Amino acid sequence: MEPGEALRVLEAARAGGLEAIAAAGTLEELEAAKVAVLGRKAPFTEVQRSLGSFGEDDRRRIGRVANEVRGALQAALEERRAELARIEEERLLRADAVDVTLPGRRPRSGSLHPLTIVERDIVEIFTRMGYRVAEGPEVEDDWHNFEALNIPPDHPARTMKDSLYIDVDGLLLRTETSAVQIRTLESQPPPVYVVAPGRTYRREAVDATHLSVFHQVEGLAVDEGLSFADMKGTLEAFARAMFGERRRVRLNPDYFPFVEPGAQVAVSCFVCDGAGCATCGNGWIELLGAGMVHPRVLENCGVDSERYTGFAFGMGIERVAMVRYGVSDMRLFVEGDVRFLEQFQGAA
Ligand code: 2NM
Repeated sequence: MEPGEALRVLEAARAGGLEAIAAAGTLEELEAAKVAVLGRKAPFTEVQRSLGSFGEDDRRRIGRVANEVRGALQAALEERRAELARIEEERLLRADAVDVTLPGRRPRSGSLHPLTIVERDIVEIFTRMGYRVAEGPEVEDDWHNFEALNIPPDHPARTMKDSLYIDVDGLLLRTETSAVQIRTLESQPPPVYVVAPGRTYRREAVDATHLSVFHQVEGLAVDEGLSFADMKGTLEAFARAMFGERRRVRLNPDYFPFVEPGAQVAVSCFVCDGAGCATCGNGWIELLGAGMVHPRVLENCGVDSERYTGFAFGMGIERVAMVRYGVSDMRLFVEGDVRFLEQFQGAA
């Protein structure tokens, strides 16, 4: 190669190289441009390889120009590489961008079942008064479900017609959670203050006001010196916490084998405040049964009935929920219709 040609090739390599580098649109294209411009087969490299064939003066002159050209090309490569990297970074950021001003997609959320809401509220009112929660088996024996509760052998509740017996002799599905109270009283000495929430079973035709599987909260207080007045005060405190501070309670005589005396408990209507309306009829809503624990029940559990007295009460959770939410058919609680259930979103 002539020295003059070598210089032309170098200038062409500089001009063409800078153009190729500027034209590279991606990092891959830039890598290809680098090979074409400075690689083993590039015109620039051929000139460099031929430097040894020139005389000393030409070699120095051409070598200096070659160094310049290489420097210029390398600088251009580096500059373009940085620019392409920045462009790629920006593209990625734009692709990943989230528009935080878009309205969110709210996930469908479930809600507590109305019976769960009511059960929790009832239980919480009593735990705040110092009661503990007791639980027990749903399959009970005759002793805890009937005998200890002073329910005599010939009582109709004991018949196949009213209770759900299982195929094991002497066992049945508990007909009330009182069985749990008996177990509690048998296992710990007074003072005892417990509430027993849970599922209960009766052999009953299902209609708007009856379910064969339903729920109760029963309460039991056994201590020295507990009186009927303590019972009434406790139930009044419950009624006010549950249905508002203006509530009053009314006790009418009633009979349950496990208490004496026993009472039907009504709460003044929270809708009409006792004047009479569609919810209550005559101003009173009958919600609970209650009474002073029969001394025989205490003795059955090994409690000295001369030293201790107690009161107990029980209520159906379905009944309380119907009154509170204005539900006219108990079956709605077990049918699982979402149109019914979703109305309780945010109720607890
Ligand atoms: C009621 C009404 C009256 C009751 C009695 C007992 C026990 F186990 F202590 F004897 N627990 N619950 C009771 C008393 C339940 O429900 C209408």
